[in-house]
Amino acid sequence: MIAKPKVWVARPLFPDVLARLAEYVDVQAEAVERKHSAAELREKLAHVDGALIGLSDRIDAAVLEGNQRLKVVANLGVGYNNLDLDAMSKAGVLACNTPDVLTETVADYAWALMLAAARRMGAAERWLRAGHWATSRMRFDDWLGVDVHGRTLGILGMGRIGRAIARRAAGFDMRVIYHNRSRLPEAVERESGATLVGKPELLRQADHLLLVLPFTVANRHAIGAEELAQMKPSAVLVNIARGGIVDDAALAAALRDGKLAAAGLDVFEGEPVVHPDLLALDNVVLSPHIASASEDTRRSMARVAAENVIAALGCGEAAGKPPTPLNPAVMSHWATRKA
Ligand code: 8YV
Repeated sequence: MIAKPKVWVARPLFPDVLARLAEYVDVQAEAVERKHSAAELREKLAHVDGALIGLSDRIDAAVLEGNQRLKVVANLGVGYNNLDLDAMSKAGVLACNTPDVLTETVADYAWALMLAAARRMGAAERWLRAGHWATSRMRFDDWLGVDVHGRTLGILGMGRIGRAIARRAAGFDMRVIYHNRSRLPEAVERESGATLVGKPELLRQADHLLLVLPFTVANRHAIGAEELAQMKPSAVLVNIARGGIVDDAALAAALRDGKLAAAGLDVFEGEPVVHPDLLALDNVVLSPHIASASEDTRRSMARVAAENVIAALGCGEAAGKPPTPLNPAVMSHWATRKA
C-alpha cells in the first residue's frame, strides 16, 4: 500500500476540515495556537509534503533551504506577504491563498469599523460600561461624531475587497473615489460607482479613507505623517489591509493633535503588539485582525486551503488542479524535481 502524503496543519482548525484532509493525507495538526520560529518551520516542513499555515508563519529561502520533499503550502488568508513567492518557486513549492471567499465579509467589517470610528462607538461604550451615564448628565452636544451618509468615501487599493466596499456605499448616498495602480475597466467602475483620482486628491477629498492595499515594500508607510497632513481634520481613516501600510506612530500623533477625527484599525505594525500611543487614545477603534472572522467565512477559508493542499498532492476530485494557486508554474517541474 502506498503511504498517504503527510500534511502539517500549523494552526488549530475546524474538525470537519481536518477530517476532510484526513480522507486523503496523513494529518499532523497543531492543537495550540502559536507563532513558529524559522527553525521550527524548517524542521516541520522538512518532513511533510504539504502544509496549511497562518499569516505569522513566514516562508522564505532560509526556511526552505535543502527541503527536497515539500510540495505545497496553503496560506490561511488572501494576503500573502508572509510568503516569499520567488523563494518558494525556486524551491519548487506551490503557494496557495484564499481569495474570493472572504471578500464580502471583509467589506462588511470595513464598514463596521468606519461606522464605529465615525460615530465614536468604542469610546461611548467604554463610558457607558464605566457607569458614567447614570452618574453624569449627558449633554445634547456630547458624543458628536462624523456623518457617513452623503460624504465622500475614498478607497486606496481597488481590488476585489475595495470594490465590494465601494458597492455598499450606494446605500449611504456616498460619492466614491479611489486610487489604484491601474484604472479599473469602465464597466467595473460603473458597477462600483467609483471614480479614479490621484493619491493627493484622494487624501484631500476623502471624508472616510479606507485602506485595502496589499502589503509590499513599496506600500510600507503609504500613509505616514506627510499623507496624514493632507487629509481633512474631520476625516476618518480605516485600515483593514495590513499593518505597516500606516505609520502607526504618525497616525497616533495626528489623532492626538486633532489633525484627524478618528480611525478604525484591524491591523497594526508589529501586531499582535499595538503601538502604546494608539492604545492611549479614545478616538480610535481597535480590533485584533478579525475582518474575515465570521463563522461562514473562516470555515470557507479553511476549506479552500485544505482543497488546495489535497488537489496539489494529486488527491480528491480536483487532483492536480488546486483551486487558488499563486505560482502554478512550479507544478510543471514536479515530475522531475520532486519524488
Ligand atoms: C487573516 C487576512 O487571514 O486574509 C487575509 O489576508 O488578513 C485575514 O483574513 C485572518 O485574520 C487569519 O489570520
